[in-house]
Amino acid sequence: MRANAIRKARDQRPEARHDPRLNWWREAKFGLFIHWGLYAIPAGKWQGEEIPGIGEWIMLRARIPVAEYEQLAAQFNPVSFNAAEWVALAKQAGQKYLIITAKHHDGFCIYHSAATDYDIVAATPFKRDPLAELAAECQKQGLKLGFYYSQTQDWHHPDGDGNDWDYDPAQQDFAGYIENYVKPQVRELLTNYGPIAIIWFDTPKGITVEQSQSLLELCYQLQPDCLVCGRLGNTLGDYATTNDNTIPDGTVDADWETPATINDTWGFKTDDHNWKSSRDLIQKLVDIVSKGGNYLLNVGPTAAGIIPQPSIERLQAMGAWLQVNGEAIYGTQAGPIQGAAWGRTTAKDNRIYLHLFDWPADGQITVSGLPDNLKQAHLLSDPAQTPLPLSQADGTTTISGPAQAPDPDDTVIVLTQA
Ligand code: FHN
Repeated sequence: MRANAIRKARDQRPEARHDPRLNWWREAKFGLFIHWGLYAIPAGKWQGEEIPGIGEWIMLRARIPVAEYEQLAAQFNPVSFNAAEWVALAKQAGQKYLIITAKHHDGFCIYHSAATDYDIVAATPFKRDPLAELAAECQKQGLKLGFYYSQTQDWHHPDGDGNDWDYDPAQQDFAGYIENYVKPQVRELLTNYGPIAIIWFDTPKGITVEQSQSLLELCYQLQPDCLVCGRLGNTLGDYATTNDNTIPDGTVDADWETPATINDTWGFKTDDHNWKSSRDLIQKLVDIVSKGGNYLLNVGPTAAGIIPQPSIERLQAMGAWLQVNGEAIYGTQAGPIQGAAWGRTTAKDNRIYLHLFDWPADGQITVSGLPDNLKQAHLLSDPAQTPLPLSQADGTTTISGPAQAPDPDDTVIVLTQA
């Protein structure tokens, strides 16, 4: 189950398994991912043609020369960007951390970098630094902030990995790129924006153990509390990262996170309308948390700086559900019953939470495999905590609930152990 969800190189560094620096993250469970860059301008189309695949890969998929792609910067003017609104949305959704692309594979920096002119302040009419504005808002509204940084692929930099249509890979100095470009940029990101909770590296590809190790050390030296995700590579990250949109079949003996999309793309694409339903997203969150993981759910704002309305609506629906049921998510651990057809379980202290995705028609809930010392059952949505009739015999627990599902997406029953 681990093998198909978490690649070895992206697994957790074994010594990090019980590191208390991760405690806030272990409790947080739910974060907002933001993919935002120049690719939001073509939004999936190049020279009138639909380019298949995820939006932020358009430069590679359409093999757009650097000289052409970089001209997008002159058009990038996201006047509707409002850091306060983005942070407020994450808070409303019940997300506890926010991770935004500082530099994706296309090499464009969405922050003010002294290492290049290919950044939002130097190369666009916008001239503002969204990461500075988000950092200030995260401080103000009390949200942890992390930066995504593509450490290996950089299709703009002559020595970065991945662009074989402008550059000859045999001539590239990847080691020099890491030393003289990646490290100074990581230094900027961990120096100029206050406390950074996570650096989210990605697509480690051929990065060496020494290179991953030295990046890890640089992060720790600059901000000892900053977590480094598993896509640093070489099994050196603080926590494991699954493949995109992949949920393990069961529990995993690691701290792990699933990065995932609400539609199919990460970066904005005009014609991607394949939105997952709120019900599906709530159940995915519960599924992940029931197995001990975190859910990092993505939005792809437009070139104007607007988060698509379908994403907003779904995040708000998740937040509304969490408002009532957050106790069964935040700070919980993997539940005692795995793989049940009726739903999922999570646990905290002396409580077990049954998450019923499909409510039985007669309201009679029958579960096997629970501990036999249960003393009370009640609906988490019931502030009065009115006990539901509960009986246990021969390893089977029966709870009598209302005939109608109190929540069509996931009704949570709290079981208290003696
Ligand atoms: O190539 C990237 C992709 O564009 C996106 O950033 C995702 C997010 O997890 N990571 C890579 C693919 O796994």
